[in-house]
Amino acid sequence: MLNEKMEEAINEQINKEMYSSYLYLAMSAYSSAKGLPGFAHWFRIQVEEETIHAMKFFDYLNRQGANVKLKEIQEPPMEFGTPLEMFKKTLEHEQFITRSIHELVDLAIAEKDHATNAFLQWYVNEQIEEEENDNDIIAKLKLVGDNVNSLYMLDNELAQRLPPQPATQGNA
Ligand code: OFO
Repeated sequence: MLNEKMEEAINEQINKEMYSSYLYLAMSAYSSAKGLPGFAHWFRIQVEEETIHAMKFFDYLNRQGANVKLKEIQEPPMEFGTPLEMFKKTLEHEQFITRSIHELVDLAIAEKDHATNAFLQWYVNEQIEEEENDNDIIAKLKLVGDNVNSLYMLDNELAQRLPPQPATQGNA
């Protein structure tokens, strides 16, 4: 049983996760167009991750007998600059999502909603990993600099990213 405030906030978060998915799909397309198939692949996998994030919230609302309200998804940009600029934008977006998850936790605590607080801890941990992944790639891109051979090697490395584990209901 969720109260209305919590239900509304989780519906907003579903929209943010779907936007994340859309944003990374745009980055994947942009990377393909720039001749970086490994980067394109990395972002395609990220799209799958974000869909899982959205679906876990979706499943949670259903399991709690709450109402799902799907909202319009904002159009993402289609230009992202250099690979380094693109990953800096990715990190900024993830930091925004981290703040949003932390606000949900704050709300769950304020509303004494222990079930939702426990459920949200998966996302708190997931966001550490999300930011860590981006920081790692940013550090590598700084080392790469203007070296085209190194960028080619990094593109090959990003092409190795494995897909996420299939989500089980409410427990990916
Ligand atoms: Fe990338 O963590 Fe969800 O949005």
